[in-house]
Amino acid sequence: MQTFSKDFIFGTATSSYQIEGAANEGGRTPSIWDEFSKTPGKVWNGDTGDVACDHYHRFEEDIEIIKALGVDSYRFSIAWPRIFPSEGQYNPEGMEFYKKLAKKLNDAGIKPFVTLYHWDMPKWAYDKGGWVNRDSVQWFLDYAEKCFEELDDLVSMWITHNEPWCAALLGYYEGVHAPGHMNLDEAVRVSHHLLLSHGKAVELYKNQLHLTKPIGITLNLSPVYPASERVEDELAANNYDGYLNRWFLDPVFKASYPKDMMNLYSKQVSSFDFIQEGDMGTIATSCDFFGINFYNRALIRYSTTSPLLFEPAESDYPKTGMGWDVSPNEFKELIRTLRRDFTDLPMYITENGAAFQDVLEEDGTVKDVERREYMEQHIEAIAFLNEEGMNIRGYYLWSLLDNFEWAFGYDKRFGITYVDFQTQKRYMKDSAKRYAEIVHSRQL
Ligand code: PNW
Repeated sequence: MQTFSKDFIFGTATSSYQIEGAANEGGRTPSIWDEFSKTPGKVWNGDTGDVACDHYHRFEEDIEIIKALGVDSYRFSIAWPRIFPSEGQYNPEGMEFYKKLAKKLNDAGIKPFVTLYHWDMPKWAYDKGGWVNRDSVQWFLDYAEKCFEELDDLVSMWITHNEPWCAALLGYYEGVHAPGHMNLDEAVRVSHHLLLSHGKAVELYKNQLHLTKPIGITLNLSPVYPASERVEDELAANNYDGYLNRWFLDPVFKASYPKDMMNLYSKQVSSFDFIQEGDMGTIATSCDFFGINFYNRALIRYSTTSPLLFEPAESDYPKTGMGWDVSPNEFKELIRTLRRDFTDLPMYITENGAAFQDVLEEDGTVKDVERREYMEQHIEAIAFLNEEGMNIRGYYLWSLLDNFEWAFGYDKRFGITYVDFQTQKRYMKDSAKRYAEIVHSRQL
């Protein structure tokens, strides 16, 4: 049997655009995801976040679910276009929503863990060049400063950015996330400006505002394995590791971009002149913790037809509903690698979870055995890792609710709570009930 200490943080997570809805209320203006989801052909079934889980109106009911889970903490994100609906225009009404939410959480003894950027850049900022424009760093800082000033009292920990790889590479290179560009030159610039805005926000928080809550960044990481021992596959796996993991890990922890990737990218990126004097030191500004979102390992093989020479390979692992390998052992390897090669910081698993096809039974139950097993396997892995001294301080299950799963719309359900999107009724799935048991007993 595995046990967790009293101060280990169990939590659950969501993000603003995926759950809030109320897209035109409280002074909010559109974000790049409103635009993208309304562009035909971009999101499954033409789904949008206009209503989503209607959390903006139902947050009190949702806090009751969080209470029923008994978790220590809840991770959510702030919608930037609620706070700055246009350039330089602070909107107190938008901030009020997050104050109410954070207050109610605190009243219930649940620690708010707040992400500033979970991908919903205001459209006004995009119209001025978005993250490709270096001015975006300042726009983000203005937004971050308001959040820090208004909310710090009510927040227990801060995350600057969630998964900059998705925002930069899925948004500007692969074209599957907002704003749907396919341009490596832009994507690499965007990644730099995201990272720079992270470093500057941490400096602002600590050195100028003298605030003291823990602050850090969350990366999505997958340990990468070659499909065979062929040198070509090993090369491809190394490139994919550079593309997904090291392009973000190296700047944050080593103040430099990986040389092999600079080389690979230089064939398609006209210049690296966007890296200015002092930037790398700023990006590597020390944080208080490191956030990791883990879903799956990656199995990669060589490809002559893809520009960066890698592609996913077929694997015989059990899969989630996203087609992602269930890989708790590789999760352990990832954490050991991070400890050995990158950082001594306390770690938080800020997301982990799985989509599966769920069936809502007539009695209101959802018997999501696979999701329960996925969750148990990863929580158990954390217990083993901590026995080895890996210092993982918390675990946030993705997600509290079924929600808008980006390009997959409402087709993929990651929730431990089932949402009937017709009626907005919520039903705790079996995985949620099991999670509540684990959280309560601190054992599995
Ligand atoms: C993360 N990929 O997104 C996000 O932080 C969540 O908002 C999201 O709902 C969750 O994981 C589940 O997908 C990702 O294509 C989206 O590799 C796509 C990828 C990875 C993470």
